[in-house]
Amino acid sequence: MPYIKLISRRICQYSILKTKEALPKLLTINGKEYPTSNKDTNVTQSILNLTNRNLHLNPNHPIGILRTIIETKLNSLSPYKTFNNFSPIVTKWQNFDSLGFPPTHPGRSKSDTYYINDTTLLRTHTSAHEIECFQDINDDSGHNWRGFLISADVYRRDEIDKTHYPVLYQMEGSHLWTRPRETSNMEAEIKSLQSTLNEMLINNKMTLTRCQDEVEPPTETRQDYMTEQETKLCEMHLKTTLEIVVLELCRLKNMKDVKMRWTNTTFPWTQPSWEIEIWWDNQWLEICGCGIIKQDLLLKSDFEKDSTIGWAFGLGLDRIAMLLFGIPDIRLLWSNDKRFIGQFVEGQINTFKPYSKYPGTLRDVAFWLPDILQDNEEIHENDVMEIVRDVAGDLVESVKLTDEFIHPKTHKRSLCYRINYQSMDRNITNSEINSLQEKVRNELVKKYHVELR
Ligand code: FA5
Ligand code: MG
Repeated sequence: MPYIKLISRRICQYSILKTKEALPKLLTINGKEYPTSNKDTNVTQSILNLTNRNLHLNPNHPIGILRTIIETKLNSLSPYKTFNNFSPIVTKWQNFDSLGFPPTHPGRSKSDTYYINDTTLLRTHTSAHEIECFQDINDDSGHNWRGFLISADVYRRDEIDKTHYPVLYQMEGSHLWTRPRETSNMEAEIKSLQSTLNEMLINNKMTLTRCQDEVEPPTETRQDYMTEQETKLCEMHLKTTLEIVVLELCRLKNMKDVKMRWTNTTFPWTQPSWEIEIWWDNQWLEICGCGIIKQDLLLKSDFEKDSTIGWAFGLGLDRIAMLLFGIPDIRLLWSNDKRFIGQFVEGQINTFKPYSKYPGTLRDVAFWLPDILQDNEEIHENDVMEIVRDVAGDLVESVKLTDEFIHPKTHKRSLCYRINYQSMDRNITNSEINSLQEKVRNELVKKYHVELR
């Protein structure tokens, strides 16, 4: 999780010389041209190829099905304006600065984020569009929008395994109240949400347990510009709305006893902030981050000082899709195989039926990290992942560090990564794997000057 990465997966602390490959001067992405920069560009063609897949707009794809279900449920509660076609290319200002990310925040680093150039990147979350959506609904005063919903693909450099993919889908939502015209009605609105929630429980013979016993206490207090009462009501409205979404998904899955909890967290543009975790397969699974919008963001969105209060959330769709549809490997979501996509229908949560299981083949790549050289670059584990992704794409199931040691005499550091080559759709031949493995080895040498073992 980029925004709270506690353990650095930087694998080379030394400064090493990284080969600057000849980059094209311009990258053409979905018909538009962007200048590149040797220092900053780290997006690869295999990632750019994913930017026009739009799984969230496919009505018969698990991601699209889920998006529609959540959008429909939320719109039955309040009028939200929906935005589902934002380009994934945003500015550093949209993704980080506008939201108050400090300059040193790890989410900004090149090891976590795909940069097109110094100022342009592939969004890492749908929050990058909050300001433009606030401005839009503010201008669109003919409609009485109470908030907005965004769904979109977001990009994060990360490890490779069954639950991590460099692209995920998020749904963002926000609800606003104008003072005092709308805030005077908050209590009534919450009562109405609570009765919707209770009816869902009764009509579907479901139970909802909030397991708050072991939750750490909050570190954030209310914002000065909001009263205690407003803060409490905003929190209740947000939490009840999202609980209704959780219940709707569980209802469609025929789950009767739902266990969830609200944990306290922080985001630079909300205060206070929470995460939702649901109890699934004997563990807590985080599905959403949310909070009360900081006034600073509303001012940047051209609302008048002290005029408006509201909440925002960001929900991850992929993890929920994997659970609800029983999809065992995240790569399947990206499959074009008819045996996969033919299984899903709009409005329904069908359980995925595996069509075949192809065996995996393990290959190790071991290397010495280079000695100290002039440049200030460093190698991060995600750089190794990126090379494997770029060479072998969805033919790789996982990449794991299996061995690491320092030579007692030379003090050189050795790393060994184990790559599992396995396709979701077909058998891969040994000669195909050999050639992929050879390319991975060559790229490691070319880009990072490692010494193969
Ligand atoms: C965010 O992205 C914030 N923008 C959410 C937010 C919006 C907070 C509005 C406040 C107001 P986070 O990085 O925790 O937060 O991601 C949000 C959700 O996306 C997670 O709860 C999770 O469901 C999903 N998600 C994040 N990273 C991954 C990943 N690597 N794989 C699958 N799902 C992920
Ligand atoms: Mg999170």
